[in-house]
Amino acid sequence: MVDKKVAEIIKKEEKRQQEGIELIPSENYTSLAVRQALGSVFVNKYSEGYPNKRYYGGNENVDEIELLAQERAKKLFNVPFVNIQPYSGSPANLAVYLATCKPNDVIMGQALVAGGHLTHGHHVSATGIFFKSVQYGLKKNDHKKSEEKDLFDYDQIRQMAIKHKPKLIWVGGTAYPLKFHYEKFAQIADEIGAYLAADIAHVAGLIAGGVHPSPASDAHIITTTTHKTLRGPRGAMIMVTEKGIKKDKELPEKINRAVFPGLQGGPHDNQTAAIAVALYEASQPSFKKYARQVVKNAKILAEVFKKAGLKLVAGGTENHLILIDLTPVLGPGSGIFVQKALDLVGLTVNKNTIPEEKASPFYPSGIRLGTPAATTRGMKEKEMKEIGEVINQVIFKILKPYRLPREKADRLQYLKKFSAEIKTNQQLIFFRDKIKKLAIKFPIF
Ligand code: DSN
Repeated sequence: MVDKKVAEIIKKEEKRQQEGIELIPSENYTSLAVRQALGSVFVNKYSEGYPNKRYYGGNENVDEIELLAQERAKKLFNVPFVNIQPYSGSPANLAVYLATCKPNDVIMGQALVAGGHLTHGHHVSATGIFFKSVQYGLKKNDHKKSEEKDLFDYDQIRQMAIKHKPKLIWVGGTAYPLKFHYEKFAQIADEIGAYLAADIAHVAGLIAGGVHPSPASDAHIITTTTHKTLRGPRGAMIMVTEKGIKKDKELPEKINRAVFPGLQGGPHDNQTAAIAVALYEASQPSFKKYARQVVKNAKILAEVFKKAGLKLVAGGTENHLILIDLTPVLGPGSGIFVQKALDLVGLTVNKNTIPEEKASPFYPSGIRLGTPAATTRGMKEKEMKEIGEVINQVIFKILKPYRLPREKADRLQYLKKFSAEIKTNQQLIFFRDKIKKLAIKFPIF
């Protein structure tokens, strides 16, 4: 590589990815074929518009690749229309607002603290600033039921919908460990005549692999990123279902206009090419096997945590992710300790809010972790048990003495001291070595 500085940083990142294990449930490892398409000559092109309707010349190959990606997406997700151009998930969701709502219209979505997403109407997001956002949460967890199969209170959501009459309702989240029952949201949306948009970003690969229900017959619109369980490049798609076209036959055109020229300029054609490759890969029988293993691995990991006495939101998982409520072991706001300690070990997870969060979004009381990336590397039951045991020991043995100070002013100082102490912790250094040995047995490149 000509640029030695950049080459050096890339090498360091390769090493980090190779020698650690990625457990953030929204991340994954793309295939070489996906990365080759992403680094292809399509990166050089401008192609504002849509296939056969472009504002620039020289787009015959771009048209072919975009049409191919569209065909593959439609077939994989069983929908009649797709827009493949959104740069990523948040712009895709914003395009849905632009296509279906006017500024200040009422919209409704799952609150971020309850496992939703910023773009489903959070007050700091454009979607909560330019629209009147009503947010629903999850059922109160009485902490006695060990297993819950559905954490949504549909009566409450229905009452909210009837009261506020949102024009658009979102279903789908980023930290919900159970299956989404799309038909129940559809009943509510249909009753009040709202659009129902399913954001399947987290579970798209599981839907494609047949291990999570599809919203295709319940939602009007489906959005997804392409880089999570779907294992493609960073990017997104917006789909319109048969039901969506029945509700509004202009919906596909409205979505197209919202993406371009409404929000974006030229599509990233190299990204489109890489999405086409990922969709091909996701349609292969081996991907079904992969999706099954992702869920199996998550269930195994959840069992290891439960056996050790950790409290899991919903008592376990039905998909690719697990949300650990650390409150009983390390107190409120303790996600940061686990994230930092596991970073040192080479296990990448993220601190996350839990339903009924008692601390704050910056110092949440949970950690979120999942199996899509580790499963791509070929890890199975044995490795999940090994990883789970390490996490248990870190939480129960090494982190036991630490508590987040109640006073905000004391926190930075305390965390500085904590970081310095764990850096030299011999047990963590031992676990780091153990995880590295495990990780390099499963190459990612
Ligand atoms: N950043 C994504 C996630 O981690 O779930 C959501 O946009």
